[in-house]
Formats: sequence, structure tokens, C-alpha cells
Amino acid sequence: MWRSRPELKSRYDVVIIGGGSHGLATAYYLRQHGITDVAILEKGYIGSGAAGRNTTIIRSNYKTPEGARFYDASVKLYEKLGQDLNFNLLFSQCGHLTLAHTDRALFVMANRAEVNRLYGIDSQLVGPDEVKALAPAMYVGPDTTHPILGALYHPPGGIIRHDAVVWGFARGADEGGAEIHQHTEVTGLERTGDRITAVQTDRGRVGAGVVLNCTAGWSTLLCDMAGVQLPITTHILQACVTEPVKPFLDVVVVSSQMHVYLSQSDRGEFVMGSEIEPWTTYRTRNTLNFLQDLTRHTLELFPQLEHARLLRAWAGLCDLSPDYSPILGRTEVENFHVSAGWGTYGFKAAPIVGQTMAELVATNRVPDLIAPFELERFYTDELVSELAAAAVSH
Ligand code: PYC
Repeated sequence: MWRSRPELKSRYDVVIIGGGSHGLATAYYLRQHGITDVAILEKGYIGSGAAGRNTTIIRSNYKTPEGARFYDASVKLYEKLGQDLNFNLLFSQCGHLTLAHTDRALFVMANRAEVNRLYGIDSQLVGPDEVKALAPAMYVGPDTTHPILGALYHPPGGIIRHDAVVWGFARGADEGGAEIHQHTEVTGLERTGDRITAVQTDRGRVGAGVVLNCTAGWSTLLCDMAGVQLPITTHILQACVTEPVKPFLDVVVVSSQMHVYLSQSDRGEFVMGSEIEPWTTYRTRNTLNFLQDLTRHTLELFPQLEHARLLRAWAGLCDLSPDYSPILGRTEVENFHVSAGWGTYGFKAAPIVGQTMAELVATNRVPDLIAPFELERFYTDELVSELAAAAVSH
């Protein structure tokens, strides 16, 4: 679907580090600004990082005005992305239910619904009867460890085929002239004064007009090479998938108290994820604790899955920033920009990251949507707290 890897040229106008959904989306949208002398450098294969390891959930019911309008813009791009890329992304806007098991959770969700609605986002608090109607197969009886008092219901939320998003953006970027260099590892960045002049790779050195760090997990290491410090710690997040079973769930179900989020894919598999691990690591192996906790909580909600076999489990790297919002846009190095610190929110932001980062590169102006997320906010103390806006406790 894209040209095979060419030789590296000695220079590109734009070098994008990271062939995940953000890097590929940025290359795709750069083409709309007429910028086509672009190389994407990916140390593994495209989509081998966070883009291929998430649980494919798309939503915009965030807590802060800055977050809500940013992710809303992303959902809107996702809605027409299949058509734009001429690629079936299997986007199912089946709705998204965040369960509330305590009065406090109901209060927080009512607040989120208010913020969401102020920005025109379809999001509302619903009671147990509506929860039952939306997910008839879910056990909602009063005799559970965590009785369901209500939920935040977000109809535009849903799931999308993550590999297809990666492949669609890759094909679109390639058609626009960008070169995709898989299995090309960045080993250093050459900085002269306030600019990055070249990128060193295990296949040689390339000069660069602008460099974008679009990696997850490795973002701090790459920023270190540029002399830029990111306030990020890296943790693993684990997920798993069952064998296909008869369809009985057509809404995404999330519970932050039970640390579980799950959906049923078009193939019938249950895709399930859990809490972020509290330790920092780059070791993407699963743990028994994860499987025990996740399956216990899932079976409380869906006892029907008792006999379903797990097909696969995996882990991905999540970069956490102090306010759980991304770090996006410019750094103190003039021509070195970042898309980092996404926690567990990165995949759902891919199209809007691509569009806004491409605009930043093309115009050298910071788009309004990403201005609140600049690295600078940690120096000016203007944090954007998305703490507790997800099923994980970040
Ligand atoms: O924020 O939607 C989310 C999410 C899904 C899995 C982890 N976080």
C-alpha cells in the first residue's frame, strides 16, 4: 500500500520521528500545505508502538474545556476520515458509557456532562434504567461489589480499527510524497545553537529543516538528544482480547472504580483493558495480576464471558505528564516540535494532532486548539488537569 523503503536522502524539509498514528497523520496533513519533502523514521514497523496496542476507543467527553474541544475536533475528523483516506476504518460510533458506582462519581460525571455540553458535545448523565437499556447483557443487579448508580453516556464515542487508521494514514502520506522508513532507528540529534540541524540514524545522517518527535515511550529519550527536558514518566498499560463470541454488547463500557474498559469488536472479540501500572518501565510484558484483576472485574459485569478464552494479551508504553494532558507543539529548540505525554489518550487524538502539527510546521504559528498544551505551561503554571477523565486512575 506504500512504496518500499528507499535509500535515505541527505536532507529533508521535515523529519518525523515515529511511524505511529501521530507521525503518519502529520505527514498526511502536511501534504495539504504542499509540504512533501518529508521522511518518517520508525525504528520498528509502522504501528508497532502505541498505535497498535491501544483498545481502539474514540471519545471526546473530557473534563476540561481545553481537552473537550480538542478531542471533539478529533472525533469530527475521525467521522470523515474513512472517506478522506478512501479506506474502511470500521469506525463504529456505538456510544460510550462511563459507569458511576458512588455519589462522588455521579457528581464528577455530572460536571463532565456540563463541560461537554457547553462545547456542543453530546454527553449526558443517565440513570440505572437507561444503563440497562443501553447494555442489556450487562449485570446491573444491586448485589454486586460495585453497584451501578448511573453513567456518563456519550453517544458519539465508539471504536475504530486501529491498524486500519495506521495503514490509511501511511498510504495517504506515501501518495503525497512522504517517505516511510521503517526499521530506521534515530541514534542522535545534532543541535547547533537553537536549531536541530541533522538527525543521526543507524542508516546514516540526514539533515532536517524541521524535526518532529512523535514517539510514545521514547519521547523523553529523544528529547534528551535535543537537550529538551520533558516532565514525563513512562508506564505500561496492559490489554487483552477474547476469542470471538456471539454479539451481545454494542456500547463501550468503562468503569474507573473497577479499572476496566471493554468493547466487543465487529468480529465478536471482547477487547479489554485495565489500570495503568504504577511503576515506570519499558518492559512490555503482561503480568498475572493484570489478568486476575481484569478478568475478575469483567466477569462481575459480564458473567456470560466465564468460558470465553483469551486469545492474546499485550502491553504498551504510556508517557504520563504531571497534569495528564499531552505536551504538544513547540519546544525551546526553534525547529524541534513534540507530540508527547499522551497517557492513554493518544490514539483518539491522531487526526487532530496531525492536522494541527502540520499547520504549526507550515505556518510557524501555534493553532488555538493546541496552544494550551505547549510544554511552556509547566513553567507558567497553567496546567490542564485531565486527572480522572478516563477508566485508568491517571
Ligand atoms: O481514555 O478512552 C480512554 C482510554 C481507553 C483506554 C485507556 N484510556
